[in-house]
Amino acid sequence: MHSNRSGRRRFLKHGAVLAALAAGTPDLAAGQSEVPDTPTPEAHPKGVLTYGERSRFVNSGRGFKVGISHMTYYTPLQDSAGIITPAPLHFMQAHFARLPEIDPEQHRLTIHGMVDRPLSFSLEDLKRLPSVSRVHYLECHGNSSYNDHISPRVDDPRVGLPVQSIYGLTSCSEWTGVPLSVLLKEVGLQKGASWLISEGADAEKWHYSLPLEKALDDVMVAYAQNGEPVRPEQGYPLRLLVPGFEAPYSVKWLSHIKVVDRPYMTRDENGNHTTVRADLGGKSRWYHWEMPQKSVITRPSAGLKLPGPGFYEITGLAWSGRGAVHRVEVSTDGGRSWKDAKLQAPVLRKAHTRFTLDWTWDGEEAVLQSRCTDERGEVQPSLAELNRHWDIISGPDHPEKKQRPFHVNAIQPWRVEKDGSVYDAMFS
Ligand SMILES: Nc1nc2c(c(=O)[nH]1)N[C@H]1C(S)=C(S)[C@@H](COP(=O)(O)O)O[C@H]1N2
Ligand SMILES: [Mo]
Repeated sequence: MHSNRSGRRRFLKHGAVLAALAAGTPDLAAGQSEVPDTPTPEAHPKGVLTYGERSRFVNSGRGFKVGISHMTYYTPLQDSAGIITPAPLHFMQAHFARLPEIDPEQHRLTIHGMVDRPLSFSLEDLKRLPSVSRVHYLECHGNSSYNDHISPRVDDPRVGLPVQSIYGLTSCSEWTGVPLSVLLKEVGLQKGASWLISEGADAEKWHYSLPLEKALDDVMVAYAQNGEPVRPEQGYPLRLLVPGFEAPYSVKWLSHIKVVDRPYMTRDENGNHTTVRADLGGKSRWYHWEMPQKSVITRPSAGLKLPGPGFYEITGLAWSGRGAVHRVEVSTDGGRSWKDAKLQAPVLRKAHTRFTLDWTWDGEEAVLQSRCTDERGEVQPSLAELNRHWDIISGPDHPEKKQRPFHVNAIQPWRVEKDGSVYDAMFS
């Protein structure tokens, strides 16, 4: 090995350099093509890769549903590893059917309303300010809902396997940007300011009310995602990132923040993001922003097939909008007994946390499920506990109460049948 390599080096030195010099031009690349086992950009079928591609043998992708007024892409959680979602696989939800294309040189973020000095920031202005990088998940609060079309409980050919279809509206990235508190200090808050209305530059001008207390805590105006500019689907060039809150607060293509003294109950908030409660005489539950403790086993999960009895690592993701995951328990016998799963480092606040448990499958029917406890001691509920809590009755016997519940964080059982096929066992 060693002598070979130094032999090649000697060849390069004497062959390529001398040949190049002899030709009158120091063209080292041309000389290198004489060495057959040295890869060169030209040897790559697609030429020079200024932006890398994955192996052609890897084809995991987002599934999607596109309507006239919405676009939804789902993260393939069954193929996920670690806690970071590659940006091209981040879930995506937009309430219109075309992505805005924003020229970063023209784009401005304007902060106005109850402030001393209304200001407009360009992307370059923002990049000059003190930045933070933090790993946070986003989750649509309709994720893993039921009684609806958003989270089908079967494998949907457009979307993918059930864990992708049901749970694929959550993803986790490292976000970089300027703390919103820094920008609010620049503009100067006036007395009585208590809420912000943030608005996007998309065709629909998505806008959402955000309590000032949260804005001054850990909200950031993000311009980067996993080390590169925020993706167009995620709000290029700027998005609000509101850790732990329902993802609709994280306004994409962010263009305006108006400082006000009350929530505005905007169309986007009340249109399809409220839960009507029978026990409150039909009133809605609004501004229920924090996402709850939750977990799901991603492998094995419905749609996958175990090749036979023997050893498997059970793996999945857990998260909580309130902070860090403290514990994940896994049951392989339908909830009769539970074992503590291993939490893989890093375990970060308001971020996906990877858990694993070693398991030897004996070839008999088994029901696998996980249960998360967060730093506040909140334990993931069963479906029955969840329905009782929110006064939701699921099933065909009660059509009058049937509704699309939000913030669904019920324990998810997957049934492994004797032939190794895995199914969703939430309702059967
Ligand atoms: N400007 C704008 N921001 C938006 C939306 C939108 O349609 N327009 N959708 C919201 C909703 S409902 C969700 S779930 C999240 C999804 O974020 P993502 O697409 O980056 O995953 O963006 C939120 N921010
Ligand atoms: Mo959403």
